Amino acid sequence: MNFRCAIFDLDGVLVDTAKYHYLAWKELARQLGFEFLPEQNERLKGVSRMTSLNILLETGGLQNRFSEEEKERMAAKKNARYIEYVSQMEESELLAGAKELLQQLKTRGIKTALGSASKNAPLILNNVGIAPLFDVIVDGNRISTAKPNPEVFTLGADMLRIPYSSCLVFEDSEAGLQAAKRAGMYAIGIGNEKNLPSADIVYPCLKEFETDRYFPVKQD
Ligand code: B16
Ligand code: MG
Repeated sequence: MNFRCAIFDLDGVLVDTAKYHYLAWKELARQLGFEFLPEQNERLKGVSRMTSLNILLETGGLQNRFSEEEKERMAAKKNARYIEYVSQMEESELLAGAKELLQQLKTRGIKTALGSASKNAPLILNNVGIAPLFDVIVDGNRISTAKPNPEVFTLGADMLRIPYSSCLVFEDSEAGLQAAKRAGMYAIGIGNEKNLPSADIVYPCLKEFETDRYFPVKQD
């Protein structure tokens, strides 16, 4: 195996922002009169902001109660609260092995891309100090379709002019892994094998990833 490009999901792979999404959604749920539980938050991982809101309303039995304008206002309110949390993030919140792997890939001449559904990705990457380690950043502001549609990954590869078969994707969500496979890319699952059936292989975290196996050091 000899790949030319590594594409990273953000939440759940490089940082744990799911906990801040959860706190912000939980506050909105309280204002709407119901409790939002941690296990219900699992369904929001990897999906877009408006899809997350629809799932939240469904768990509270409030689906089809609000107009699109009202939902836009609720999503904006949740996002303002989420931004308050992620604005406080710093390098110590990077997940184990994330920065080391990105640096190692750069020294090996491998292109790096972000492929995240989050519209807040640039703010988070800047706060945790890894924005300069990416050649291209594809986030929720640049795409029109959500995972499992492969657009978030194919756009990055197209910008770098690298064939999809030479790209390797790191993802913690099943929808994201399906997106990688649909693009014809190699899919590395990060997390628990039983939740990630579409992965080509699963590692518990980036620290356990076997860099030499996929990105061997070139001999002169
Ligand atoms: P925002 P990822 C995703 O990030 C999160 O996993 C998901 O929970 C969130 O709803 C989505 O970003 C949109 O985030 O509201 O900040 O635009 O896993 O694709 O990096
Ligand atoms: Mg994710």
